[in-house]
Amino acid sequence: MKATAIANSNIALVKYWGKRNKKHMLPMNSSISVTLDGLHTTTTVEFDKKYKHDRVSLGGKELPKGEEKTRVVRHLDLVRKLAGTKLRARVVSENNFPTAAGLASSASGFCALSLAASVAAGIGLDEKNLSILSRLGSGSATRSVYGGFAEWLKGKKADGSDSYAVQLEDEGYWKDFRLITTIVETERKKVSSRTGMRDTVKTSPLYKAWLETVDKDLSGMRAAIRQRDLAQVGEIAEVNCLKMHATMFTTNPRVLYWQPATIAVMKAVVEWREAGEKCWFTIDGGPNVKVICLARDAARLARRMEDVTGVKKALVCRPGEGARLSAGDLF
Ligand code: 2P0
Repeated sequence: MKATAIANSNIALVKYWGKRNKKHMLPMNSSISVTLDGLHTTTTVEFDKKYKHDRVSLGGKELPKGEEKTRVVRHLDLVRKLAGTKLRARVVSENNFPTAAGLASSASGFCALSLAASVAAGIGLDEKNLSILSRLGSGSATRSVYGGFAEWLKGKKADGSDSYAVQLEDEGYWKDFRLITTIVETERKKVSSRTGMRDTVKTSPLYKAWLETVDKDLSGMRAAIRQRDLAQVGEIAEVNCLKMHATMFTTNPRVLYWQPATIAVMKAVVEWREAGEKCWFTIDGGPNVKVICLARDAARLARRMEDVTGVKKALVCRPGEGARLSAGDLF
């Protein structure tokens, strides 16, 4: 009744920003991501009668009662319901990167929790159902089930049974694709993605334009990945990210995740590109800029990014594997 899972984080190349159904965690639009090697969560779950309450430890700290713990306990409740058990659990989870700084910790976190908890509860889920369970914890976690490039299909049904991720290409398909992530700040962000996207859907006058243009971005991105066309992937990802942030800026209350270093890296990337470098940026719900490039240019670009004022670190990631079980229990 104990299992450990590892899930990598993923970064969206065509973003998810907005839900059409909060209860079932259903998105307004489909999204496409790359799963990243090197940014992962490891989670061990044990269901046992020796536990009187669910206990959750994240990064070596026991979570107190509150929103974060409630989210995990609710997820365990879903797994208990599927497994037909009332046993309480101990959960120990560790990220190898800073939590809640726009490096998609909820994606790897809820995907690893879903796999470890379902196996620990004795239910074997196929990838589609693991993706659906992960979605119920956090939308972006849906896509971390798969290695390489994945698409989260928005689905049409009210119960969410057709809203899950599929793999577009595995992690070996495009071996020289790289994504460099900057770390410009490691504090927790003030507005969660969940609250920010809720307010955006309700109040941004630009949200309609976002929805009207996203299908074209999705079809272009699928083709560009298939053809390993970096310039197309980069161009679509960069404009798609700017469109998403434009909806955030025009949200009431404002959703402003950028820091001065965010803008400095964006401007540098555009200047480098004009000077002949092959690099494009994308930014999620946080201040960290991610740069899309090829393996041969990654080390040089990472060094240049670390020279930009306010950038603490630049990490080079390649396409990574999907969620998997591990023998290395954390307790
Ligand atoms: C994404 N983001 O597609 C987008 C781009 C941030 C910007 O998914 O409410 O933590 O748990 O579904 O998945 C971040 O939002 O939100 C996110 P919930 P989540 O990766």
